[in-house]
Amino acid sequence: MSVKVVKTAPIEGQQPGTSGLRKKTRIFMQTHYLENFIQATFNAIGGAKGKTFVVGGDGRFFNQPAIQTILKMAAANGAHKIIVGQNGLLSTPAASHLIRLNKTDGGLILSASHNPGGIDEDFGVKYNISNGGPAPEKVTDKMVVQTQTITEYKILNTANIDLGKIGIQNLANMQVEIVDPVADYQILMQQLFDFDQIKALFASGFTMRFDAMHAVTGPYATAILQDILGAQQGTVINAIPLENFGGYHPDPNPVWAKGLMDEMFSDQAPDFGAASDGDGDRNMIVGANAYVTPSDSLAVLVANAHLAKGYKAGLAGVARSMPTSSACDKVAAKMGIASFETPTGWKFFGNLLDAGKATLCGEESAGTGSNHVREKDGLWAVLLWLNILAVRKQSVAEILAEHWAEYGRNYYSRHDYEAVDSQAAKNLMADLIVQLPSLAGQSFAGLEVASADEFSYTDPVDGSVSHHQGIRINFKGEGRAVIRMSGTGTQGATLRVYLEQYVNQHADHFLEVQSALSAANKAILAISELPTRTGRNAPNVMT
Ligand code: VG1
Ligand code: CO
Repeated sequence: MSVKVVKTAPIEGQQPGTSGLRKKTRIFMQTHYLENFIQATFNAIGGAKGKTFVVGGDGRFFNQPAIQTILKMAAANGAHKIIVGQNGLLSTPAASHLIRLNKTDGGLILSASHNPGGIDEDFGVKYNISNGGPAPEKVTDKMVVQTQTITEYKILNTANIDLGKIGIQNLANMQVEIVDPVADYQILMQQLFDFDQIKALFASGFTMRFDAMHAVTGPYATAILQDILGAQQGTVINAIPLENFGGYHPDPNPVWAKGLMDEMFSDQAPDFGAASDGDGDRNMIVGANAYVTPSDSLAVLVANAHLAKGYKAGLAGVARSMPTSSACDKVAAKMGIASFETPTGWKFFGNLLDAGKATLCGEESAGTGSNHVREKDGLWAVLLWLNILAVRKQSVAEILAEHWAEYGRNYYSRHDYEAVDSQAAKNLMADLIVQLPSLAGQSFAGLEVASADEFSYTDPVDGSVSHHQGIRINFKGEGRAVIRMSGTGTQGATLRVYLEQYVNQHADHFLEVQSALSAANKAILAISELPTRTGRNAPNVMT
């Protein structure tokens, strides 16, 4: 086994976005593409020599070949040990847990998350640091510099190893330990939740459907929900991870999980429904005839987390991404705990969690999590909901209605305009920023602008500042529209418009959501001129 030093040159566009480097799979498969990025990552963290990492992915096309390359490069760079999920599988939260549990130096997670998979779809690589969380900007900035100056990479000239065989193998002087992807994660869930109470719930005839969307959560959900907690066989559907996710978007929202939504709104609806995304860090929660928006889910979890044994002591605080509705802030205020507003992307929660300032975190994009790992965690959210349902012995619809009666309701929806012309999207944002100072006091679609700004975040722990994190327009009467450009797309630009309208405890909580938000929608479309600038009259996806 000899170390090959391969001459290479920088490749354009290797900047990580909201969540790692995400590109078309064929781009990742180009000569040197993956290798450059991995070597740049090692270089950025002061080399891999003597270090231990966790490696795994969501099972999409190119997952295993990419892992074989990473293992050979880690060995050639002098790494001490790599922990790999069997057959290359690890959900993002399980990888985060393994990094923390084994006190490794970091990890590489291969996933493009909710983006479709396949040779003509998307692939991605995320680097996580030793706290188990996504690399913060100060680390990704160094990675980018390395990708722009790279001249060579190191790789071992050797055969592939067997990723199916549990146990330790050697690659030159480096150990490769193949582990069961579910085992340690399952123990962690058992520590946080009252499995006996959830078992009793299922034993009493409670029914559930979990759509794993042909992605990585299938083995986790089958083991935990069916094998341990006793949910009926067939509770978990689309449970086998497929390289192309069955040709679907593994994105748990009412649009891409339509089959589940149809069942949950039918006469034969199970009591509880849930879905998870490609890499298992997102969740969708739906009761019989009751869809729970991710922002509401976060608020309900904050209000009820103390019902689960892992959170009995209460919460230090809650953090939400800026576009997420302020429903959880209302709960935090009433509970007298801190609330934080961060930019989009889980990397911004890491410091708050490490410092013990926040216990629960969430994003409107179906991400919820806690200080048990440093990633959002789809199955964790589902189990916390189950724990709450088991204790409260009420339906999802009843819990939601009581929540709104206590705190009021934040009507909420996100409208995505996908694959629009990049230059048109950039111009729209730039021109809007120029307009911001003059917007307050003007009215659009009957709504008066109370304030408007571009969101900047100063991390309260390390003082680092992140600019250009989206545009917020607050309307009088507790309405809001936010607009920002996505950082996970691989084609053109995606503009996301986030709409919110709060109504108080005594208002009607059962309006049709899009009509409750239509004034805010008309206002932001008028202010931004989105239809004329992009040629789009309607969003591609509304969640
Ligand atoms: C999207 C979501 C964001 C999430 C990110 C990664 O980012 O809006 O909330 O953290 O995806 O999620 P963007 O920049 O496209 O809006 V995942 O499940 O891809 O790791
Ligand atoms: Co994901």
